[in-house]
Amino acid sequence: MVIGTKLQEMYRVMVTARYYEERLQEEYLEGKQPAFDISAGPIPGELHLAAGHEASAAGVCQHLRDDDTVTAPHRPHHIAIAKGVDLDRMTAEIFGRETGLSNGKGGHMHLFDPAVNFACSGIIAEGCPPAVGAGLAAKKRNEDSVAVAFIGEGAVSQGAFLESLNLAAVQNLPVVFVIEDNDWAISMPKDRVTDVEDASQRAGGFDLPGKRVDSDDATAVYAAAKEAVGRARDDNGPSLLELQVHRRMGHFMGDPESYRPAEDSEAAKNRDSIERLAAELRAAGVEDAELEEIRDEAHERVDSAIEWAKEQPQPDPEDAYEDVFAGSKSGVTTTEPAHELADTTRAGGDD
Ligand SMILES: Cc1ncc(C[n+]2csc(CCOP(=O)(O)OP(=O)(O)O)c2C)c(N)n1
Ligand SMILES: [Mg+2]
Repeated sequence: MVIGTKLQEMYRVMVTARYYEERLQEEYLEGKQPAFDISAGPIPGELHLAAGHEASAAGVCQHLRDDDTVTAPHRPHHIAIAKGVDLDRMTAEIFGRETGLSNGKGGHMHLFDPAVNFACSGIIAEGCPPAVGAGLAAKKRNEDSVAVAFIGEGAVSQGAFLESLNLAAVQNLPVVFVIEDNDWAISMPKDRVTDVEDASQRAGGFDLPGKRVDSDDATAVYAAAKEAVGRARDDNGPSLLELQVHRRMGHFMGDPESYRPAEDSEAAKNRDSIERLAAELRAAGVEDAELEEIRDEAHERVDSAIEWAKEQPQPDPEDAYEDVFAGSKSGVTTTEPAHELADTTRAGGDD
C-alpha cells in the first residue's frame, strides 16, 4: 500500500527529528550550567529546537526530490532531516567542526547542503526570495523542479515574504510557501502583531490558493502538500500552505518562557502528531514491532551522527577568514576592510 509506506517514511522522519533534537539538547546543556553560559560547551551559541513541528516538514518533504529546493528558517533541523541533508555533516556543522557542511562556520542556523538544495538562515523571511529565484531558474530551464520556502508565522508581515509572494504569483513560478504557525514569535503572541488570524488568507491578496491545516494530523499535511507541490510541479503556479504546529519548548534553549501562560505550554505538549501518526499506522495494521524497529533505527542513526561529529577536528584558527567571501580561497585578502575587498574584486579578482 503506497500511502502506508509513505506514512511509515513520515513516521521515520518525525521520530528521527524528535530524537535528534533530544540528543542535541543533552549535548547543548553540557558545560552551560548552573548559570546559563551560552558560549560554553560543545555547541556554543543559540539553539532553536522544533519539537512539535515535525509533521510539517515530514508531510511536505515527502513530495520533494533532491533537485527541489528548500529554504528554512532559524528552526531548521526537522526540515533538513526531512529533505535528506547529510546528517553526519549537518551534526558536525552544529558542533562547529571542520568537516561540517560549511566547515563549521555556519552553525545550526546556517546549514547549507547543495547536494539536496537545502539552505536555512537566521534572518526571518530571508529564505523566500532565494526560493523564488530557484523557482524562476527551474522555469527558465524548463525543468519540473519546485522550491519550498518554510517560514514561521512571525515572518508573515515581512516585506521579503510579501514581495516574494507577489513575484512568484505574477511570474507563475513553481514555489510553495509554507508557514509554520506555532502562535509565538519569541515572546510575541500572534494576535499582538496581526489581525489576520489565518495567514493563509494572505494568499487571496495575490490571487493565489491558500490553505490552513492542523499539523496534529500528519496525513492531512501530507495531502495538502501533495496538492500544493503537484500544482507547482505541473506548472500551475505557487501557493501558500499554513500549518498549525505547536512549540513544545522555549524559543531557544535557555528560554525560561516567563511570558507564556503555563496552560499554553501544557496544551502544546499534550498534542503530539507523532503519537497520533503511530496510532493511525497501528489502526492501518502496522505492527508495534515494526514501529519499534523504525524508532530503533532512527535512534541508532542519530547516535552515530552525534558520535561521529564529536570526533571531528575543530577548524584551524588560521582558516577563520577562509570561506567568508567568494574568492577568498583564491587569494583575496579577507583581513582587509570590506570596502577595500569590494574594490579589489571589482578591479579584477581572479574569479
Ligand atoms: C529580519 C529579522 N528580524 C528579527 C529577527 C529576530 N528574530 C529571530 S527569531 C524571531 C521570531 C521568529 O518567529 P517565527 O517566525 O514565528 O518563528 P518561530 O521562532 O516561532 O519558529 C525574531 C523576531 C530576525 N532574526 N530577523
Ligand atoms: Mg512562530
